[in-house]
Amino acid sequence: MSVSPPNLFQFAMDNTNDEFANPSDLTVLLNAIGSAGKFISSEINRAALRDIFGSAGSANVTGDDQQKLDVIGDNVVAEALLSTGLVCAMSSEENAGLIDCGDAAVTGEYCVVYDPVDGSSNIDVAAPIGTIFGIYRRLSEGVPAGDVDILRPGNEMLVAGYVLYGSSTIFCYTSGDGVHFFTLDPTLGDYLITEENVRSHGSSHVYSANEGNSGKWHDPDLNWVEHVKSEGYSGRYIGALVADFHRNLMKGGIYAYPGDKSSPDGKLRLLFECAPLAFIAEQAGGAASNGKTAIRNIEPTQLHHRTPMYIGNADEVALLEGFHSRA
Ligand code: AHM
Ligand code: MG
Repeated sequence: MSVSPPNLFQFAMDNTNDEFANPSDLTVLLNAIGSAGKFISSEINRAALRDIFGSAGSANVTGDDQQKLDVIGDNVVAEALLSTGLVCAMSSEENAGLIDCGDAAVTGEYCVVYDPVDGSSNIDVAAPIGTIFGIYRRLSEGVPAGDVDILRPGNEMLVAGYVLYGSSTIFCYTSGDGVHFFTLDPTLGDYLITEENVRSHGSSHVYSANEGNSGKWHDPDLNWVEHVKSEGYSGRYIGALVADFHRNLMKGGIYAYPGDKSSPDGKLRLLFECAPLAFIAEQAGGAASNGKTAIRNIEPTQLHHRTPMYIGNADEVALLEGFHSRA
């Protein structure tokens, strides 16, 4: 009889570190997000059957049309985290301000930033989407946690991860000691480890960018994209950051979402999308930059702070930065 590989719960228990208030906290937090991920995965698989495709008829704080699954996912992740009693502050892409954490706002030790359903324009076409999260240890003491606990650069993050809802459901996380992949076994309802200490794939001459926007790009990005095309790079763009990032992590490549003439800060959110993935990229030996500065060193000035981002293989990010430094 074969023995099952470790599940997320066992692995996190065995791989906690002294950055956490209690040894079990990492397990409890990852388990909460993993449970939310199972629920979202099951909702996605049955979305057409349950009439939860399409728009919720509302817009989020940055004006994006909210999909029904954005709203469902946001509530599911928040409720799962609140149920731990460990979270004092939460902020998500779908909320203008901090999410109310009740009594735990004073007693909880951790702050969580998340994007519940990233790439939501993919929902209606059954293409991959993802959940992204980052966890900080609180700074304030004895008062309800506030912006000071959340508005922090990615280099202060304790844990970052994502759940990719693709042809299989993958849970990925780092707590500063390597990057680990778990795959949801739907028959067991459990995430089982499938890759420990993932390393960023070497350069494979792949770039992922919405080149349809290039008419608005600035010269460094135009020069870079002409260069990589002249070198014979392939383009691969799914339009869901988690999926593009995951593919490039495994197969090699760079994802680019530049600032442009109409959106100088690009589209992506520093706290909910960029900083967590930057932590994972660096832990795997890759890199993430806004063209000049490492993403993890950028101080957010507001919850919905946006930034250009280039992320993936370290050599490819350095090549891109060269075009920006010569500008
Ligand atoms: P979202 O959080 O509203 O889904 O926006 C983020 C998504 C990323 O997942 C993806 O890479 C990008 O937006 C795609 O944008 P575009 O359609 O402009 O190429
Ligand atoms: Mg998003």
